[in-house]
Amino acid sequence: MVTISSTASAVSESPRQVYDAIIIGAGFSGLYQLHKLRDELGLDVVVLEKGDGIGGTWYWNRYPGARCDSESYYYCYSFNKEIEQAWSWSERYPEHPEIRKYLNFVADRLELKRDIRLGTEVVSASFDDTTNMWSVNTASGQVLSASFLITAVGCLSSTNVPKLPGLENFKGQWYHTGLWPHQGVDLGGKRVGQIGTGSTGIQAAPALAQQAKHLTVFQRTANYSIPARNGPVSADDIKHTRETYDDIWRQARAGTNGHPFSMSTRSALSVPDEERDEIYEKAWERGGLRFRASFSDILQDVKANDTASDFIRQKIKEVVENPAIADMLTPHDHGFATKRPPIDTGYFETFNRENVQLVDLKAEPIVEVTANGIRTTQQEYELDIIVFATGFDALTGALVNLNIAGSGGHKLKDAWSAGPRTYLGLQTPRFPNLFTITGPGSPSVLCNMPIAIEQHVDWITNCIREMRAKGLKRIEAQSESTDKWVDEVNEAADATLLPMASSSWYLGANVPGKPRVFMPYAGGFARYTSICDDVAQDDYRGFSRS
Ligand code: N01
Repeated sequence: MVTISSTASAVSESPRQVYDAIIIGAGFSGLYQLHKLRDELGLDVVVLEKGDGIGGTWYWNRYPGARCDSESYYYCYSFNKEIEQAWSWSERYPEHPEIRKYLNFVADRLELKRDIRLGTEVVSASFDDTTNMWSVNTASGQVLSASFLITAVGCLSSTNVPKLPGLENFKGQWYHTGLWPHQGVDLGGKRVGQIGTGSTGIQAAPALAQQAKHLTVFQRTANYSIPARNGPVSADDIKHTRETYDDIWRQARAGTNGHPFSMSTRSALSVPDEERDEIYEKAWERGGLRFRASFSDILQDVKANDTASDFIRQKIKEVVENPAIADMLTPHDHGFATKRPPIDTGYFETFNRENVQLVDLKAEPIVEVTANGIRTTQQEYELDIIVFATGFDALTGALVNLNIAGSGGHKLKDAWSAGPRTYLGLQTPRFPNLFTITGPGSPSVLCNMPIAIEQHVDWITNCIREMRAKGLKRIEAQSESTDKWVDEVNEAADATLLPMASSSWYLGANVPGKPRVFMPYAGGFARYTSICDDVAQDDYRGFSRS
């Protein structure tokens, strides 16, 4: 690392620091990217991390019930045999502290922490066309520069707190699940109101109901959920997993969603009703996201989807004792898995508890937050604590908030004003040498994230390696290739039922005013990987390099 004094008056006190690459974020993606660029290419790299610890998503999301929805044995890195064989998970779905422990274990093994600056928030970044360098400003006034800027900020890290009138008058406390206090929140004896019933709300409600005196769940859109069937991982399971990891990763990379299980090849409509119900029943008992792999066309054919949706609707009816509440909890406005399917531990059962109440915001919308709680069009609900499980400005929010200005001062915010425009989710025209790990336009959130992250980091690393070998200084996505890719992302989404869920955050629908554009690439992980590989082999087709 070279350190030179800055002559700019605004930063006269700060050293100016020059690197080969700056990575923003120290979660799964930032850690692996640091390892690859530093330890494989020998580059001078720094990671800037806003939090006071590593972990990214898992550093911030500490709400009661927070755990991973992918199974632990494959929600981890695959790139290092020693790490893979040395680590063991305790539960089928790891809780947030265990995932942080894992990421710290990896970071310590690979000695990553010495190149991570914690508590360092990036507030803006700009590209200099004359030097082909990025300049990055931090909240504390540091200015760093690098040839390459790589964002590893996560897809779900910019929290969405709805602007409810009167929130400032509330006399109790309020929290967003994605910024949960690290010391925890004492819910004992408290009346808690939870807004939101997405994956987070569905994980949180059972835990909140157990801890609080009373829980009121404010539901805008009823959701499907499959039981997680969490439990301890046995010594035999660990042994078997360690012995079969090569196959596990091969299968994960060959599939649609980066999970090591394959989608059934049978149509839901090709089997008699009784047999279909048996298959769903087995999948329900087994639990987890694998339910959606029961048939090949659950996300392709409305009638096939109806069979899965109806099965879950029936389960809700069986589990929830009060028929009126069961009815309120039953989704009718979208098909199963057209929004990200949650998995749960006792979610629907929670509404059988005496200390839990459900409010249907479609029937009685929120009017305001009062000093004492939440007032809907029908009544005031008195609360001590409000929990916003209201999701994120997904996929684009965290990137736009970095205030990035590319070639000629062009702002990312403007480039994406009508929705994100990327080439392969990796680059945006007029933002040379900027790579976005799991950016919009890549499979990202439709995948098991560590697998998607590794593929992106490997591609970016190979790209930089090749540029350095050829003495190239600048790479930029071409506008025409980007237009074509945006069309391909739309076509891939339109070949599925995913765009039909009008309240989905995949479409940006949860954030008022956000353009309605289907953001992740839905053509499948294996297909996406082969496109990226082909582009690289074809002399980085669609990118301009000099
Ligand atoms: O967010 P969401 P999330 N008034 O956007 C409601 C990942 N994840 O944090 O559907 C009232 O899905 C909103 O209602 P509606 C996973 O990828 C992973 O739950 O827009 N309600 C919805 O019910 C997941 O999909 C894991 O009508 C309002 C809820 O808030 C993603 O994170 C665990 C509202 C938001 O649901 C996001 O899930 C948890 C308003 N103004 C999450 N605004 C693991 O794997 C929003 N809502 C660990």
